[in-house]
Amino acid sequence: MGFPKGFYWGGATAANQCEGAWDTDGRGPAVSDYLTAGSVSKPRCITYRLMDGTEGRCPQFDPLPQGAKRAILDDVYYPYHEGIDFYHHYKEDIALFAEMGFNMFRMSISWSRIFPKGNEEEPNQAGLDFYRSVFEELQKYHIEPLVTISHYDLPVYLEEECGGWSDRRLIDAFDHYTDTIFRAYKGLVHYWLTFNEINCMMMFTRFSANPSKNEMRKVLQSLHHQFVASARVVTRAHEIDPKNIVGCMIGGGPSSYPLTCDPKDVLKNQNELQDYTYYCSDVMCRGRYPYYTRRLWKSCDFSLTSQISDFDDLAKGTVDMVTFSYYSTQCVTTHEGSETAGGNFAMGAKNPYLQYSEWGWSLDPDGLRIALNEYYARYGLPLMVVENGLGAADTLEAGGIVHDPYRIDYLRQHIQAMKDAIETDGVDLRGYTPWGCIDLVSAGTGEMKKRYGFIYVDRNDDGSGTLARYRKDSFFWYQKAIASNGAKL
Ligand code: BGP
Repeated sequence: MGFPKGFYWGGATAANQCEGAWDTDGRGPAVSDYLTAGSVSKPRCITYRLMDGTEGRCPQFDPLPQGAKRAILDDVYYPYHEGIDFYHHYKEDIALFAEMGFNMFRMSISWSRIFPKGNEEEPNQAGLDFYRSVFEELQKYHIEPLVTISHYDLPVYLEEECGGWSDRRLIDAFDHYTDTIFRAYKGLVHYWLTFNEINCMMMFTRFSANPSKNEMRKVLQSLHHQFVASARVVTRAHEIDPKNIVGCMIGGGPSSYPLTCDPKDVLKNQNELQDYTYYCSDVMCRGRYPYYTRRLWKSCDFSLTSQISDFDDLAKGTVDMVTFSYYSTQCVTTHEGSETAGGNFAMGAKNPYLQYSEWGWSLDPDGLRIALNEYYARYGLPLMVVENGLGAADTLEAGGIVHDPYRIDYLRQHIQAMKDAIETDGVDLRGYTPWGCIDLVSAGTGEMKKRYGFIYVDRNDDGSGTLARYRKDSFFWYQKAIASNGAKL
């Protein structure tokens, strides 16, 4: 009973948020390299230059001004450029993961390290060598890599010169990139995720200053290209190595509630779950568009541009497992005047039954059990929780000590929820990789201060700090939890 034998315990990171070395060894620039720092109240911006040389910045979810190109500006601090310098610290970091007892480590490959522009014929050997060394280091400790192929860091050339994912040519570029890495790392990597939080592209339209039907249409077309690209990759992965297991990665569980029992709230919540969560997982798990697609497409007057072969690709390339990130839940309502949840990426009405973090995210372990049940009931596929955790400000005390009981509480409750989902409900959950197992730059705010790690990294919001690593209290707690396979929490 409890967690099954062979359960994967680990942690998760993403290349752009931790590697640094953004222009080292032939790496090309990615869209995320142009993001400034922000905070819970100040959005991160993209810096750009216009044809006439005018420089500016615009909030990351707004469209760039006409004719603007992303540009690195003098005197602007870009937190991803150095990250936590995992690029030069990976041996030390992996040794710490091994000390905690990890048997899985989720990381991503930076596409522009392998193909600096994204679509060259020949890969950048130095980029391939870097990840090979990381995988070999993990293998030394019997840690299975779980590799996200694309985690919010599209090569900027593909975005600006090819039009990003709304352009069909990206399917072939992605195909070539994945074919290259599948062949290069055959035998070293068996677990792959195609697009991080693929559904978030839709959610992000809601953070734009003036969300428009046009933006939504562009997203729906882009998603189609990603669905086809992902499906082809699943097929390709299996051909290259039958041991490869490929999952979809969905942002958030089915994690919103109707604020009241007013049927109008329930209906609205159902529609939102369909549009913002299930739309992507349904296509990727079932290999076809779901019935409510008609309603969604009609709501923004969208008509799909596709090729007939796309639908064969979708049908053939369904994923082997469902993975998702889970931090918090939201409430949906049709009633005006309800209190809203503030914070980075937080949406909807405030839930009166829940506590909220300093960054405005609700704390809801029961929601994780609900999400696990919902996904498992819907698809019957193995599940992994590949992001979860509490972003909090920590204090490094004399002697390199960090007391983080709030993080331990959060994790204990969420692990207990997973245990209940397995033991009591019968869900087939295979792994858990909490987010930012080592402190890294926050995606939402660009801060270092919003920390998730078991390992503290001495780096501050202004880029100062020694980059030294320290074990937090949660490090020792998680070590025991893993050693007991989740029995001692
Ligand atoms: C997810 C992303 C991660 C990660 C996490 C925490 O949406 O996949 O990249 O950063 O959220 O978010 P934040 O960094 O804003 O706290």
